[in-house]
Amino acid sequence: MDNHKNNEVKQFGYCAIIGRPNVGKSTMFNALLGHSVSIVTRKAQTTQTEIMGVVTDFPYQYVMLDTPGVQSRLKRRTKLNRVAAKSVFEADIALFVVAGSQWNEDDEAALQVLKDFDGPVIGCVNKLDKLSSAPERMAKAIDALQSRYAFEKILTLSALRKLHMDLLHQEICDAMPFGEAQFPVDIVTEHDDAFLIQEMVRAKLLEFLHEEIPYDLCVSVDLEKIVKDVRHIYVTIWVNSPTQKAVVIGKGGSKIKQIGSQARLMMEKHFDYPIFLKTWVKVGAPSE
Ligand SMILES: Nc1nc2c(ncn2[C@@H]2O[C@H](COP(=O)(O)OP(=O)(O)OP(=O)(O)O)[C@@H](O)[C@H]2O)c(=O)[nH]1
Ligand SMILES: [Mg+2]
Repeated sequence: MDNHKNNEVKQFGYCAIIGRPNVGKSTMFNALLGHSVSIVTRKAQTTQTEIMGVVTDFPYQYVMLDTPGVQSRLKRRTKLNRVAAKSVFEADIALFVVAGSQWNEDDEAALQVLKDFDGPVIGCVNKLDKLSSAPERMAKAIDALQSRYAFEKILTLSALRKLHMDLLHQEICDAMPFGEAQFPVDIVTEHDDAFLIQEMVRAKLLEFLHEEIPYDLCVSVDLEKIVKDVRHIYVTIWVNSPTQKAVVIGKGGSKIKQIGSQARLMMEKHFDYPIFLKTWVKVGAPSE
């Protein structure tokens, strides 16, 4: 048998993940990718920009686009909504993600992003693990979707517990147009390490700080070098005021120490390499 034929991509395309904040889009993205590339926290508005990942499963290759959660216009974050709209524009298939049976105005706003999309849309009712003990709520969630859009298919799943993710993967594969691979078959993302490092620090800032710190807080990576087989990474966290700086640093430096050590553990796991992480907190913005 001609073995290399089995390692050929024959269908290639783009898949955008759309939904309101906190429904589990990034968790779903990571589960399909098999790697943790998009940050996940308990907080809404974690994803702030389009995140890309490449899934290769011969003869298919698809690029997944994770997007910031869409909110209704009243909440002002229209810039993030535009990111989602742009991703849909590029997509061959879209996943519309909801969680639970409560349909709200942000779900409605997210659905609006799909109004001019003419490709197939899979309705994904996520967090099945929370709903499975309440079948009537599950039925309600499915009804809510069915009555609002002509979905290609509606799937119930749990991105966190990896339930039915194989069905979703196959739906995406089947929707890919014929075409060759556009990315190397062994990569999972095109984002560079500096970007992934910034995102990991941002994840821990969101996790350990509360509402006093804005979610669009800026993180920059200043230096990376290898010293005696340890990767040294220097990061600056940019805040808007001395008050915010004090909050991020915490009493006697306790907060920043906790954030730094958790971010370092995440980096070591991701890069599979010993890491020394140094963090600074500064008032201002990084110079370009
Ligand atoms: N129980 C349960 N929790 C889930 C599931 N999927 C995601 N979550 C949790 O939901 C929270 C939000 O997940 P994210 O993946 O960050 O959600 P998101 O839609 O990307 O959120 P934004 O980036 O803010 O738009 C996290 O605490 C996840 O662990 C699931 O299947 N079941
Ligand atoms: Mg997200």
